[in-house]
Amino acid sequence: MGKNIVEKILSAHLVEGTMNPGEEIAIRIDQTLTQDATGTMAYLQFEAMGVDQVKTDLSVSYVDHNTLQSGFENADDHLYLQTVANKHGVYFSRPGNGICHQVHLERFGVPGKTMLGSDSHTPTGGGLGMIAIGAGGLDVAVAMAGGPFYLSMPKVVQVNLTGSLSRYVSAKDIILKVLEIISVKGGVGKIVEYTGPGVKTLSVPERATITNMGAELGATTSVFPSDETTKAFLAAQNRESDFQEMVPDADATYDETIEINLDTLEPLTAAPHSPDAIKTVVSLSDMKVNQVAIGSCTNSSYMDLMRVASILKGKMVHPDVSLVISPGSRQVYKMLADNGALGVLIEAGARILESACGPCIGMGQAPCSKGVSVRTFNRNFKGRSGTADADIYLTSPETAAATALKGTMADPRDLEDFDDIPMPTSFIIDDRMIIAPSATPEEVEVRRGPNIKPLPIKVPVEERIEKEVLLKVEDNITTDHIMPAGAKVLPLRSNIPEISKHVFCQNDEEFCNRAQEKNGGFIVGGHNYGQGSSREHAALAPMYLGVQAVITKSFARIHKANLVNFGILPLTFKNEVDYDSIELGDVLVFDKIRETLPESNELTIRNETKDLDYVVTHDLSERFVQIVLAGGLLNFTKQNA
Ligand code: MIC
Ligand code: SF4
Repeated sequence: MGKNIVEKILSAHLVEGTMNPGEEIAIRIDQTLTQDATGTMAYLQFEAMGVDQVKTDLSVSYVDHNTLQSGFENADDHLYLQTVANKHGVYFSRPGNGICHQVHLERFGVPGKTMLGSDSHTPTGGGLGMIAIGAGGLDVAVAMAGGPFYLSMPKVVQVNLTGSLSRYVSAKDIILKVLEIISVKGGVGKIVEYTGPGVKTLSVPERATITNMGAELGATTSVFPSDETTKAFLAAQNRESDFQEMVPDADATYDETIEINLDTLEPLTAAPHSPDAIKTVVSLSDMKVNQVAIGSCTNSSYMDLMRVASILKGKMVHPDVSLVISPGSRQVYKMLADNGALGVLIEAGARILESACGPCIGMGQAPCSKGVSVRTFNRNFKGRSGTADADIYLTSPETAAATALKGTMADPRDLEDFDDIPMPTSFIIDDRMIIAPSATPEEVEVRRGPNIKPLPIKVPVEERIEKEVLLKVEDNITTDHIMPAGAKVLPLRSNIPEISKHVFCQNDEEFCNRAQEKNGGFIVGGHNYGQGSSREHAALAPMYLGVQAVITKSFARIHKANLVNFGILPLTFKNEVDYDSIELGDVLVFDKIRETLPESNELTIRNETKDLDYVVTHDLSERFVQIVLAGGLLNFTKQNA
């Protein structure tokens, strides 16, 4: 029987298991990527493993998130990351070189390879035909040390594209359409593979916009074929030798199929506060807008910003709108500067930022109170922009640019035609902002400023836990709720005791104090708990506060793996109605844990306060059970060393 692309790449990298959906498999990882906000922990963990040099084909450490440097903390982190990379065989992309996913696509991604990245948008690499998966920093550290990556074999969903996009309809509108169809939890346990005649109408950066935001489906990753378009893109990046064709066999089969006719798409937007709250742009055309932000790893490629420049050319941003633009990489920035497009943007009144994540992660440019901000980003969770009561709408660059001119949400199809922008046949190649690892690693001294605090380690799970419910939350809780980011909190990513003070602070300011007073306890959640970012701090900081188990209706993939990696039990209600009877402060008793967890997927928890018994389940493999019982992956690895 023929194979699809996912099966081809996974089978070529399989080291354990059988590729039946739901069964645990382990795959060899060719490349890793880290960014600064998750990277410091990943390298502290890598150092704790005592491996001298990374064992991957390629590992790259990027600095793109914490670039504000309002105190010494971020700069300390950058110095640590640069020196630790230099010592252990990792390439270092300096601050200013661009957003990890954009730079990786341009300079390093290779069709047919596997990549693990400590950032949930690592699937951007799928635009080049690689299996690129987001994970917690500890899993990436293990991959750098040469260990395989364990996951349950996902189902493969085919998204078959026919037709071609109409004028001013964009790749972003395709992924917004997919989000409308399958929702933010529709991709859990699945990989999305794009097929069909529509594929060849999309450039590599457009494909990457789609695979990037596939993270918002909850999918393990997304992948496009690698074809003539891929070859041309790699050639333009002076990397044609990295090309490998990667297409599904003619008789390949899929677990599910979604059909999208590109001819029928129109400009769309994700309305507050979820990437799957899809509306047409036309339906919001009277809405006043205060801010437009263009950039992020979803939409900051050369072609994206050239289209924006072409729309803004000779015009002025509406007086009530603040327009900010962050080019995705130094390559993009330099090309815009050289061809005059940067001048066009400046002339139109755009506020040009450095090439980094910036406003996407709340690093400055928070909108005004109750502000409406239209962004080309991938997430619009409440509060993520830095303004708790702001409304964020996610759109294509074309819609964003049209909106910036009009002052209200604007359908770009009403604009006059923009210049035809050809895909460059050669990009400016200058890798001097990427530092190769040292040839004499023994001479490199790793610099650790006062912001780099040692990693807290948990004790093994006890046989009996009798503790209170510390918090009860609803469906679709994101890791931005659990462990907020933004300019104030992000600098504490290397300091767990300090960052822990901010856990769940947007949901309940008292959470941290309560957790400490009660000496830890349980969290109860709804569906899709932990969606969004891969930040392991959303497990590590609750672990530091004594959280023993999280009981939900369902989990998002990366967060569940992070909970296990830090020794917190991820459990689900067998009967969802049980969720309703639990209240804050209820005392739950969970007995004979060490005895029953390895033997059964069903366990009983007693609610002493309500005099009720709940059946909870887990779907952890034998290996994950041992990891969680050991108090996390580091303990488990030491035990088995
Ligand atoms: C995000 O977009 O939420 C981030 C910031 O890039 C995160 C990583 C992090 O929290 O450091 C992600 O997507 O994984
Ligand atoms: Fe950076 Fe935003 Fe992309 Fe996350 S989603 S990597 S914060 S640009």
